[in-house]
This record gives sequence, structure tokens and C-alpha cells, in this order.
Amino acid sequence: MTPDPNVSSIVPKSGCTAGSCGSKADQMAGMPEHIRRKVEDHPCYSEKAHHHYARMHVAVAPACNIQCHYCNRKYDCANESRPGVVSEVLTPEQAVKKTLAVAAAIPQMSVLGIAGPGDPLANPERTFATFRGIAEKMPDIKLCVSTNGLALPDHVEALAACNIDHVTITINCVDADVGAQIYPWIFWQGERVRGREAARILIERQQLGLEMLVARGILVKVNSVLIPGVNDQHLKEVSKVVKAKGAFLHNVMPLIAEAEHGTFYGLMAQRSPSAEELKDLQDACEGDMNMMRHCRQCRADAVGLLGEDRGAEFTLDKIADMQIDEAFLASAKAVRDATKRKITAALEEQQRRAETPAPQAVISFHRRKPSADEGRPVLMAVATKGGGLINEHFGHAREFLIYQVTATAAKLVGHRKTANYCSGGDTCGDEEDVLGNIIAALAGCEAVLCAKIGFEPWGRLEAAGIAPNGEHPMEPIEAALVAVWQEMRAAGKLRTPAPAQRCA
Ligand code: CLF
Ligand code: SF4
Repeated sequence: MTPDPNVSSIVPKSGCTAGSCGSKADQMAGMPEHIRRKVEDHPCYSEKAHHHYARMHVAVAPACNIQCHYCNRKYDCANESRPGVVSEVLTPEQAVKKTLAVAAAIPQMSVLGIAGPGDPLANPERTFATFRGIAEKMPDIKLCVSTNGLALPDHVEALAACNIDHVTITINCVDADVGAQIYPWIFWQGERVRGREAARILIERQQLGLEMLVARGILVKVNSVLIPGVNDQHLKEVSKVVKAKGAFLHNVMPLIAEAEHGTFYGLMAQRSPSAEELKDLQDACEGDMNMMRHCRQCRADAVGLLGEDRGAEFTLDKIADMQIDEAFLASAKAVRDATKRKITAALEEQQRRAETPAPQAVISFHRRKPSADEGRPVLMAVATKGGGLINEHFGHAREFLIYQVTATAAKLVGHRKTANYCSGGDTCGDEEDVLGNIIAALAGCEAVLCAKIGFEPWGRLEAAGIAPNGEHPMEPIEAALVAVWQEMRAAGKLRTPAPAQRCA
């Protein structure tokens, strides 16, 4: 099958163009208009969009047709969710009602995804009934699905008929010998198939499904779970193969294996990759493929911006009495449209500012030859609650975005989850040394930017060699990071080598 040239041509030849690796706005500049429209408000397919747009998942798909060694059936599909998380399974009718309620309350919501708790395409009636119900009531909401790929070729036509523009396939290998170490069995044509043959069939079906989707002009993201000692050496090859077949984006996610999750890998003490191993592999694949770095491995019933979970606000009992009629739908749509216009204007303004000529200090710095140390990239952490702004108090942050910053660009390279230091009340931190754990999580970073920060964390961060910075509240993240880099260089702080890198 021939890939749609419009899709494969937008996968960058190199992940880093013109030295501004993180700028997805630049990436979008070269995109065909119809592709740009597909990704500009999808929080997973566009790093820029993830600061502004929300997604929700509905857990309508309980069954699965394969077994992965990192999965325990008691929990959600670990191909897109953190293992150990359980979602309440909804009927398609309940799922449609919940989606209407969320889209009315969260006007930044642009995408409805089905990602579990089993495999959506192993539950085709429930999955497609949900998609049809939502498409009928809210045609402006993008529909998205994540699958292990075994049943995918059987459903490509139905996905296209539902106007589904975004499909994720979890592809952990393209070699059956590797696959046999990940998948003990699949359920195929009414029988349980085991071992290498199971992996061979699964890989064949995944690749066929990928080709069929690309031929239909559907954007494909490939998720891969990085399993040290099993597929870590192999994923670069996976990246090359799926790129050649026209996949749009590759998302390498770390294996999470804990004995208490009861998975095969958890029980046999298979280790997870370190943050540094994950980043190294993402960097290695980036030469060949457009890599996703902002995935939060969200749950099968996640609601909100990536990284936040507002699911508890929309349980079935809370939405049971909602009256949803034509007027309700029209007014929710009007609010969503207005929100999208606002976000688009804000992004255009950010882009305009980024394109204005660099200040004199930056120009003169580039004209004279900087020493290698002075020009080195710096890892910085950012506390944000969305909108692309530095707008979160240090003590309230539950995660920090990690950027690699140079003289002219800031590239998102990951995120680190932490407990929040001030959990309410008069006191911050506790005897478990929450602050110490946050500082440990920020190892390798040389600065942390936040809207505000208290005296105690300020002192301890400084003592740990991480410069606290509350001087850019409500400013756009990337511009503020570059400004801080310039300040550090001007102060001679970049003459010293970077601390031991333990990247996101
Ligand atoms: Fe959901 Fe997945 Fe669609 Fe996104 S999630 S079905 S593509 S709308 Fe996104 Fe969540 Fe990562 Fe998935 S952050 S786990 S990549
Ligand atoms: Fe579990 Fe998902 Fe794998 Fe099925 S595809 S076994 S639900 S991780």
C-alpha cells in the first residue's frame, strides 16, 4: 500500500532544524494546511497545543485480545496508561453523556480518546457506538483511539468512516524474537497463539494496520514501551521502520514495573529505564523521527490538560441530573469556539514575539565566538499549570516541565512528577522531607522558574546548586527560559561545566 505523501512528507528529516529543536511552531510552518489543522489543537500530537488544549478519555473498552508482560488485567491498558490504575467502565451512552458534560465545563477540550481499559478495537461495538454518538452531537471534537494493533486492519474503514484522524498503535518491536519476550500470547482467529508465532502475527498486523491508515491519510502515532534488556537496543530500528511507513510521531514511554501491580515484569523484578536512558533513546531516535516528549502516560478515564486529572469532577453521579438539549449543546459549542479563537491569538502572539529580532546582547554574543562552556545547553525546570506560561507557585507544582535551553531556543525534553511541597494549610513540607525529594527529582537542572517561591525552598534549592527564579511570572515559558539562559551567561555561570545530567 502506498503511503499518503502528504503525511509522510511532514515527518522531519531531522528532529532538529535550524538549532531550535523544541519549536513545534517552526515544524508547523512547513506543514500542509490540512495536516496543520489536524494537529494544531491536539494536545498529544503538538507539544505547543498541550499547554492549551485538553483531552478526555472514556473507558468503554474492557476486553483485550493479547497479553503484554507489563499488564495486569485488573488494571487499565498499560499501553497508554500508568499500570496500577483502574477506570470505571462506561456504556457508550454514559460515555457520550460524560463527554458532553466535560466539553461544556472545560472549553479547551478538543479531543476525545478511547484508550482502554482493554483494547478499543477488541471491543468494536462499544468503541464505535461511542464515537458515533459523540460525532453526532459534537462534530468539532476530534476523535482519537489507541490500539495494540492486532484487530486494526479489520477496522481501518470503520475508523475512516467515523472521521477519526488520529490513531495510536503500540509497537514495541518489529522482530518476533524480541516480541516473544514481551507478549506471551494473543487471541487470534478464535484460538490462543503463543510464543514467537504470536509475536510474528501481532507485528504483521500492526505493520499492515499502519500502512492502511497512512494510505487513508489518517495520522498515526506509534507508542513504544522501553523495556531495558528487552527492546532498548531495538527501538531505534522500530523508529526507522515506522517512519519509513509514514507514522507521524513516535512516543517512547518508560516501562513502569512494580511488584504490587502483579504484572509478569513487576513480579520478575524487570527494571524500568532511568530518566537518562529514556532521554538518550529519544535523542537517538530523533534523528530519524519526530519524537513526542510530553506524554504523561495518562489513565483510560483521564480528563483535562495533560498532566492534570479532573476525572473526579465528572463521575456518573455528578452528571446524572444534567439536562442536555439543543440549546445546551449550542451554547457549549459557542464557548469552545471562542476559547479556540483566544488560544490561537495567544499562540500567534507568542510566535510573533519569537520572530522579532533578538536583542542586541544576543546578537553580539553570537557575533563573537563563545567558548564551548559559555554556549552550553542548560537544563531548567518550569512550574506551570498550562497556557504556555510560568504561572504555578513552586510549592503547588505536582510536576515540573524540563527544558534544554540554549542561547536562542528552549526545547521540552520531559517532565518530572513530584509531591507538591505546600499541600494546603499553614505549613509547607513535612518530616518526610518533601522538599528534599523535589530537589532530588530536579537533579541535573541548574534553574527552576516558577510564579512564586517561598524563603525555605529558595535557600535549599540554592544550596543544591539549582537557581530559583520567580522573576518571570505569567510570561511565556520559552522566552523566559532563553532570557534566564542569557542572564546566566552574562553572569559567567556557564563557564563552569554542567552538573551531572540526569535528564527528564
Ligand atoms: Fe488519548 Fe492517546 Fe489520543 Fe492522546 S493520550 S488516545 S493520543 S488523546 Fe497522549 Fe496520554 Fe500520552 Fe496517550 S499524553 S498517554 S500520548
Ligand atoms: Fe494490557 Fe493493553 Fe497489553 Fe491488552 S494491549 S494486554 S490491555 S497493556
